Amino acid sequence: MARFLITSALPYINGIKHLGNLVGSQLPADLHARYMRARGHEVMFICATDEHGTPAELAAARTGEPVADYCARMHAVQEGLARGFGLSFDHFGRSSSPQNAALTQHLAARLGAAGLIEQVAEEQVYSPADGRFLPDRYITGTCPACGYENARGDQCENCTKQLDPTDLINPRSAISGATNLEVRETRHLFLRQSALRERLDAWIDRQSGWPVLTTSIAKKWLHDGDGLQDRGITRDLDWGIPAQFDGAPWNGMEGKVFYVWFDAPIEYIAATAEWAEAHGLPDADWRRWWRTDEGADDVRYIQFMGKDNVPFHTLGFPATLMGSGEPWKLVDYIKSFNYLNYDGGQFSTSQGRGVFMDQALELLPGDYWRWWLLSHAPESGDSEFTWESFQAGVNKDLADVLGNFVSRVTKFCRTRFGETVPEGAAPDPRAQELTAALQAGLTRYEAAMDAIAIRRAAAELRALWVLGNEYLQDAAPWSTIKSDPDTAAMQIRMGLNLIRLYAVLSQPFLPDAAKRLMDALDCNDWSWPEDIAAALATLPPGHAFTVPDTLFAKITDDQRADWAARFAGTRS
Ligand code: B3M
Ligand code: ZN
Repeated sequence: MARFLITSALPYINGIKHLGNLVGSQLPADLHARYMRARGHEVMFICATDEHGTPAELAAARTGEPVADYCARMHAVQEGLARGFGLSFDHFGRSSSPQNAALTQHLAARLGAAGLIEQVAEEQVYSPADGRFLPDRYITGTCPACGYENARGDQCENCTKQLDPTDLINPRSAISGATNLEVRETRHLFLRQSALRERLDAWIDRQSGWPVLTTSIAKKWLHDGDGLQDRGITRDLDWGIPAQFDGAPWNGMEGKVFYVWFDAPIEYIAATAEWAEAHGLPDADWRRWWRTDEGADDVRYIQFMGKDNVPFHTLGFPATLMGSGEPWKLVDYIKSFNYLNYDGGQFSTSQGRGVFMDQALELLPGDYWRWWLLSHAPESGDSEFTWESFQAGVNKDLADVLGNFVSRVTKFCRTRFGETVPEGAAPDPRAQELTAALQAGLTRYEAAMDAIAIRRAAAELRALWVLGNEYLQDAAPWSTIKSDPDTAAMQIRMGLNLIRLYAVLSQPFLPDAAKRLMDALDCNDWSWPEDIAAALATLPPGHAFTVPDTLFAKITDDQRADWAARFAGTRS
């Protein structure tokens, strides 16, 4: 048994996430967490809402709520949606927690003591019309790198380039739209990332087997110099963690807060502290995940995120932890994702384009989406959601393959043997062949899951379902029963045990369906199979079950057309 720390990039608080966000972080992280738990490992799976910075202030301004109220409300909304998608966080924290404030201020103080923070007078965009500075997303304009017209002051969402507000062409205030902007001087804390460049470079070189997407982005920032410019870690904003420590304002930093990207990754740690507090556990219980001097040296730490978040996780956050001089656990593996597109364009939060998590759950339960999204995860390049592809994935994989197998086996058994596992003969050569094929397929499935090769894992899981269907077709218990009822009974006994096996193996992808299958089988033995032959003898003859309701309903052409039309525009 090993220990796995798994974090998903923290969804911003400023609204409901779309399916592209979901498949780029929280969902694959959940798949991995569920799989590792199923394999008997100790897992700590952490996520949280990212609540500071201009996105939160802007969103709260739109709804007219105080920003703290807005964040509390939206945190609850996001938590409910996470539950609807079966996301099995050990803790879903909030970056506005007292734990994060304390830890962020502590780390900043350590960085300061190590000489890695300096105070810099810099030019920032000031809007006389708004009566304030316009950091980050308070300003939009044209990206100097790619020409995208709605680039934000902190990063271009089109080309992922990190920006400063003063870089934008034709800048305008995101609050008032004002374009009469001026540049004024203000003082800020800067993290001297450049001083850590060699250590970061060497650390990245030591990581083996990282996805090319991850290392290429990290190396690009490192060697183009771009990402390793010293970066401001404070802002002229009200909402955030005060840029102070031990109650004393950092000299000259009164009224300023830390930059959201400085405190957000620290929340991975703080959320684990929140977890301990929520369970009434001592600090040692969270520290053993994060402090290499307190037990975390045998933890494997895996992060999940979209490619636009990679620079902050390969450079910014490690710089904070390394620079602190304290033995914090650094990430061991970063699984990053390309983008999921929507029907010929991009999913877009700002434009309300695509399907959002709340809307998806209004149409169908979480498992339907989980299956399609994971089996089309944008791993090697961008991928695209279309309603045709979604319909095909649900109907062909879930309904025709897995659902059909379950329904045929259980219904046939009920009709011919009643709702108990029949006794029957010992496995014949055909059943042994199936067992061997399943064993080989299981090895391939595990290899893909271990490697976090998500599409490949989905294909291998589906291949296991197909083996069952082929066996059933080939063994044809409905005709065998006429001449050889004992063999037919064995075939159905195998089939019922296969349903349990499928529930166990599919659970990381389809947690609700797996639970429904186990409930119908009146079985609570979720043990991961080592030996398939033994696993297929779990439900003994005489064990009672009930025929489950239809596992997955097919999506009709009418539904598909209706949904495609409904989600063709943008949401207001
Ligand atoms: N909230 C950005 C995003 O949702 C950001 C991730 C933070 S991870 C520490 O894309
Ligand atoms: Zn750009």
